[in-house]
Amino acid sequence: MSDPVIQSLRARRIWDSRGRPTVEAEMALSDGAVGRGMAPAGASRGTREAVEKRDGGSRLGGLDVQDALKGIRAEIAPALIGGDPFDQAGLDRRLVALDGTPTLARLGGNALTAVSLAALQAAAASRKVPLWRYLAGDGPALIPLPEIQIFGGGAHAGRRTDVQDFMIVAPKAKSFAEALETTAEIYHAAGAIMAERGLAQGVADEGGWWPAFSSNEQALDTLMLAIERAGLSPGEDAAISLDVAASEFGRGGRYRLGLEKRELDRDGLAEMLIDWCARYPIVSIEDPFAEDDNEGFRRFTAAVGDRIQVIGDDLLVTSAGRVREAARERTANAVLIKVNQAGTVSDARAACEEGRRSGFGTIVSARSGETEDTSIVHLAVGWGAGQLKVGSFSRSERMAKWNEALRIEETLGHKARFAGMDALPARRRSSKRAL
Ligand code: 2PG
Ligand code: MG
Repeated sequence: MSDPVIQSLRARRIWDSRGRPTVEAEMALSDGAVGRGMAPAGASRGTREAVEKRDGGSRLGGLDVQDALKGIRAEIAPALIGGDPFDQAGLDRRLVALDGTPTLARLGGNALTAVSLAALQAAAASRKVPLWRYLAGDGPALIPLPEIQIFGGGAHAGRRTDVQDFMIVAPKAKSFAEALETTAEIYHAAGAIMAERGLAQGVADEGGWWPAFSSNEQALDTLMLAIERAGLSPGEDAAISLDVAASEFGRGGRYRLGLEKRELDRDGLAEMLIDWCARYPIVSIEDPFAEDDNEGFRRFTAAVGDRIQVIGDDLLVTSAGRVREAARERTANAVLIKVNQAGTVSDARAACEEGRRSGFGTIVSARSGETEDTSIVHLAVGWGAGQLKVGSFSRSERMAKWNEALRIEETLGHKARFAGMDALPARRRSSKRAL
């Protein structure tokens, strides 16, 4: 029997976790296999990300995606139908060429992301294997270390804190399941503390507690208390990971901390963060400086990169070329991987592989605007990325992803290899030194 080909491609408008329109693509193959892809959406976006195509105008805040859907129906579908769904690289190249712009603005990064993921899902469905297995092939699968948000701030919570994500990782966890249990205890302890102090204001966009703090440090102190309240030891059982998302409050080497009503220059911000690293059990910091501040990143990585993971998100925008540059200039030692920043699965994979070649930590990440889609969990496992960032520990668009990882871990049984803290680049270096 000949290999199946792409038979149809449909596009529809669905709604994301913020109740905003987004693109869903559904691809059917000639053997009956069907795959679906959904585009997530960021709120704190890097300026070099693939551009989302939105209709503009006044309806739905200008955020509708009818033009992106039209592009899929009128241009992408005719170009792909009859083609090979298993040649993901070729299909993604075709999508990028069809768009024809460097930022994917014409057909839209959201349209391309949905179609690229739909093709990947359809191919795995046709082979009758889970997506993670389809991606890993005969190679080993790696269960990632989760980093999980406890407080959400920045662009995800009306800028109630300047730092966007206050997260924890569980250094002692021997499995994904154990890491989630540790997180659950801390998440609920943090909620109880907020309620007692009259600080409980619901949850932010990614399900973390919406903070009503008067300084960024108060969030760190409360996180420490929550770890202790959960009967755990800060640093040993639970370590801290931050996404500063500094592009949101800094430009040209100057940073405005709105919550604390003060402005810092590059050195001032570095001093504050280095001081936090000395006083709190911080193991990872994402976007400590703005995307236009290579010098800030370089100096910070030189100062703490031997013991702390320094992640480029807005800085590297899931681009293999920018990861290469960062490795050369030592501006970071880890890269966040978001399919919709790159626009296709293959370009995201290339950035992940470039990260691995450079000895970087690689973290597959969700967006603040999400859907029920769990593909990213499969990408993290199948690509052996080692780390996974999905947001917090509530709201089903987040929990669907954590729960999917539990299922994969269970399927692998005793063959499951949990990445643990070795996934952090700084750890890898220091454990080598210790040998
Ligand atoms: C980030 C992401 C996820 P957004 O900055 O890493 O937390 O946020 O999707 O809004 O860019
Ligand atoms: Mg980020």
